[in-house]
Amino acid sequence: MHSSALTVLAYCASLASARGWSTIEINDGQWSEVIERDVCVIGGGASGTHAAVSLLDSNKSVVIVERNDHLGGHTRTYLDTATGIPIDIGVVIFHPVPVVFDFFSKFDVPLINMSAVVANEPGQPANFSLPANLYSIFQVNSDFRDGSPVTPDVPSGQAEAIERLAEAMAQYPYLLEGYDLPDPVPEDLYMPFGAFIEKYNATAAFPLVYQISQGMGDLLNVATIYAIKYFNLKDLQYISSGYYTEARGNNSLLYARASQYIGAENMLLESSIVSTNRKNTTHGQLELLVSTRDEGLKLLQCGQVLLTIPPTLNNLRGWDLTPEELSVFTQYITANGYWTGLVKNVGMNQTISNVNSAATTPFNIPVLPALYQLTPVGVLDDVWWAKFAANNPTLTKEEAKSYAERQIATLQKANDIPVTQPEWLEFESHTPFHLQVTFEAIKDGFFRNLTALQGGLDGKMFYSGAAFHTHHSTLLWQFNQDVVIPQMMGTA
Ligand SMILES: Cc1cc2nc3c(=O)[nH]c(=O)nc-3n(C[C@@H](O)[C@@H](O)[C@H](O)COP(=O)(O)OP(=O)(O)OC[C@H]3O[C@@H](n4cnc5c(N)ncnc54)[C@H](O)[C@@H]3O)c2cc1C
Ligand SMILES: *[C@@H]1O[C@H](CO)[C@@H](O)[C@H](O)[C@H]1NC(C)=O
Ligand SMILES: *[C@@H]1O[C@H](CO)[C@@H](O)[C@H](O)[C@H]1NC(C)=O
Ligand SMILES: *[C@@H]1O[C@H](CO)[C@@H](O)[C@H](O)[C@H]1NC(C)=O
Ligand SMILES: *[C@@H]1O[C@H](CO)[C@@H](O)[C@H](O)[C@H]1NC(C)=O
Ligand SMILES: *[C@@H]1O[C@H](CO)[C@@H](O)[C@H](O)[C@H]1NC(C)=O
Ligand SMILES: *[C@@H]1O[C@H](CO)[C@@H](O)[C@H](O)[C@H]1NC(C)=O
Ligand SMILES: *[C@@H]1O[C@H](CO)[C@@H](O)[C@H](O)[C@H]1NC(C)=O
Ligand SMILES: *[C@@H]1O[C@H](CO)[C@@H](O)[C@H](O)[C@H]1NC(C)=O
Repeated sequence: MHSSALTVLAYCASLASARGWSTIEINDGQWSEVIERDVCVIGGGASGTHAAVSLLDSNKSVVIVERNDHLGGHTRTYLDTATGIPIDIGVVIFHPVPVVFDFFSKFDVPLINMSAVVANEPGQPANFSLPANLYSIFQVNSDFRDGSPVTPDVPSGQAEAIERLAEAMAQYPYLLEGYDLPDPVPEDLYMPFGAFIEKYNATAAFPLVYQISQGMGDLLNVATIYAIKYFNLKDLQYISSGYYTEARGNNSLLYARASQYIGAENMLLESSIVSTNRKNTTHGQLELLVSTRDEGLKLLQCGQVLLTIPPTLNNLRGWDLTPEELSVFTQYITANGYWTGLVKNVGMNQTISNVNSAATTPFNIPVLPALYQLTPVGVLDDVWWAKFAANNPTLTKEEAKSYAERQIATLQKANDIPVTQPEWLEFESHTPFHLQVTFEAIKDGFFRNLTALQGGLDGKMFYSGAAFHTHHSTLLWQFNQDVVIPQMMGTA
């Protein structure tokens, strides 16, 4: 990857835009190829991949620009080469809804109903014909700061509280499809989630919500709109009746097959945008200058652009942002920190999932930054999932990793077993996760302004992805299908 070349280009881009020049003009003729497509999709994760496939199926020509060397975004599968066993360490679960069944079956990727299969009994060996995520184990809570055991308070009336939470959420059904909010924005949506569950006498549901809402940082203090979009009405519906996952526990297979379908000629991998010229172009097409892995610069000429990457200013360097885009994208004040890994040589009891809790915090939530849990995968000897989180995105990947190692040592000492040097098979940064604006901005119409960006630049600029909806594959595909693609096709 030409990272230094990229840095120089990004620098030139910012310098050029400061002077009112376009980097595209400066580089005129320097590109190795001009690629013309109906739609250029930026980011090949959950939303970008799904959208590209849908657009191809509507006979649109597409190209995806993706920073990584593969599609899939937060989907990550470790493959144990010795046994062929796959282990998902990113996205795991999907809802049993048509958009999911359609997308998987299009690529002949089998799904299973996670509630309908026979897993092992806790304490017994894993069922090797099932995905690793179905390994069933005992749970032991302790405080990972010192290894002391914690007995979490079990709230009474949990079932009733969940019902009340569902009723409260049901007032806002439109949250299942983007951020098309009424004016004025209901106060419920911008109060802290902790206040919301108190208002609706649903605090006893919080431990469940927290457990499912990994990556949401300080969940009691995030705006309710974020909390109830991430763990939403549909989750409440399917949590008991069954989520779905890839039959072997290899969700990456979906993206590998989708890549074949989209075609190498329609994907620019290890590539990123260095400059754009969208406002006043000769043929009315939007021009994007891309730095590619092997072939230097390429110029994309796009009938429409679908942006699916996190729209931070850092990610949008070199873009000729409109005043409307700028006023929206400058408002992200924070994000969460979230890292997941797979670690070997831990030596602890492999029938127990170690869950981080604290004796004196509300709902016994762990004190972050910290591992949420250290859980054996069951299907590989002495291999563990490590999920690490922070309330902000400031830790580096290396800092998060060494923090996690110190906590593993603390657990080993507390369990009277030798402190080992853990061996990381994977350690993935999912940071910055979940971009957020202030409660005030939500109240003052931030999401109305965000939604109003759709169809900007004379019906040529569109947006999808977590920032325009929520971090949830199923819901993002539904949003593409029901909202974004129809808008792009002019059939909304
Ligand atoms: C650990 C973890 C577990 C999860 N588990 C589940 C789950 O079980 N079920 C579920 O439904 N959801 C789950 N999620 C949420 C996940 O589905 C969403 O986060 C989803 O991936 C968001 O899709 P997206 O298209 O917005 O972004 P992404 O999938 O992140 O896609 C964005 C893509 O853009 C690329 N990119 C970023 N910046 C640039 C740039 N400047 N230039 C070019 N490319 C760029 C990225 O590499 C990425 O491929 C999980 C998330 C995490 C982190
Ligand atoms: C796409 O084109 C094919 C072949 O021309 C045609 O059969 C099909 O109906 C078209 N699909 C759509 C959605 O327009
Ligand atoms: C999944 O399995 C559970 C348990 O058998 C069942 O109740 C549920 O209906 C199944 N889901 C679907 C979509 O078939
Ligand atoms: C393991 O899972 C498979 C597939 O669901 C099932 O057929 C089998 O009965 C399970 N084995 C045991 C021992 O429960
Ligand atoms: C609040 O919830 C608790 C526990 O579920 C229940 O016992 C109590 O009656 C509820 N109070 C009101 C006012 O609904
Ligand atoms: C999982 O999918 C990947 C494609 O990403 C493939 O290379 C790998 O062989 C698959 N593994 C198994 C065990 O199915
Ligand atoms: C747009 O292009 C036209 C013709 O090329 C030019 O005259 C005009 O100044 C341009 N407008 C802006 C805002 O750059
Ligand atoms: C592992 O933990 C289980 C559950 O507490 C216990 O029954 C078992 O004896 C433990 N195994 C070892 C080797 O300590
Ligand atoms: C949304 O846009 C309106 C109109 O431009 C503006 O008055 C308002 O301040 C904006 N709100 C936010 C939070 O940006």
